[in-house]
Amino acid sequence: MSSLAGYPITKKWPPRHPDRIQLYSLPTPNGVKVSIALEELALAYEPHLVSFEENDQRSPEFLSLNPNGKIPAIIDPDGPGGRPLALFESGAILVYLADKAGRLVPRDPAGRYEALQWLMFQMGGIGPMFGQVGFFVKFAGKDFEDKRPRDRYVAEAKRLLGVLEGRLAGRAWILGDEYSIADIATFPWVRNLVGFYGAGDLVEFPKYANVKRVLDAFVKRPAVERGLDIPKRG
Ligand SMILES: N[C@@H](CCC(=O)N[C@@H](CS)C(=O)NCC(=O)O)C(=O)O
Repeated sequence: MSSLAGYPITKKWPPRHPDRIQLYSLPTPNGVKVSIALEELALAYEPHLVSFEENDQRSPEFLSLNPNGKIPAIIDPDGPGGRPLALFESGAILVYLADKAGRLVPRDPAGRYEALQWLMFQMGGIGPMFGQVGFFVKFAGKDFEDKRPRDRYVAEAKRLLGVLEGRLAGRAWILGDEYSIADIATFPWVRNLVGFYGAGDLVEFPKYANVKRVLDAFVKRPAVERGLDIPKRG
């Protein structure tokens, strides 16, 4: 019996390769962080599509792995001590994968904390705030007559872009020369803001030349190109 058999989520999404990391996801800005990291690190994994159309994220099987009902989530059959490890929250998963592979996070302690700092900046700021812009510009909130909530989140998104712009001045990536999980967390969200959400004009994106430069470099990476389309939508 595979070490994954005790996880109820494997009943709904049976592993074909139980020796590989099991990824439960959808190519959204949070989902692709993990598929991009897995591609960058060349770790063996098996993607499973969690369909929002089917409300899969609210199924008992999915909730058994992530009670918060959100993608992405993973199970690594070969976690710490050789035992399976289940994880949700994209930031925690990125740290875990980078540590497992020994890449994408600096080895020196100060550099590591700097990476975690910018990762938290994305998790606590960019992700939630850009997500609200999406709601008020692209989804149900776009029809609200009162534009004050939209304007509040657009203003906050611009402020955060300004912080990122300052950080990227004179740097190739968020940490400098070293590409890291901080970039993998951040740039799918920037791409979504100006692409899928279509909020580029509202946030005056051309003003953030360094952010645009690094976004362009990010999306050209072969692992990013692949990861942006994993798991394939059905
Ligand atoms: N903080 C979480 C956020 C995850 C999240 O919001 N995922 C969205 C997709 S980008 C989701 O699963 N939404 C489905 C829902 O809310 O029903 C993380 O970074 O993993």
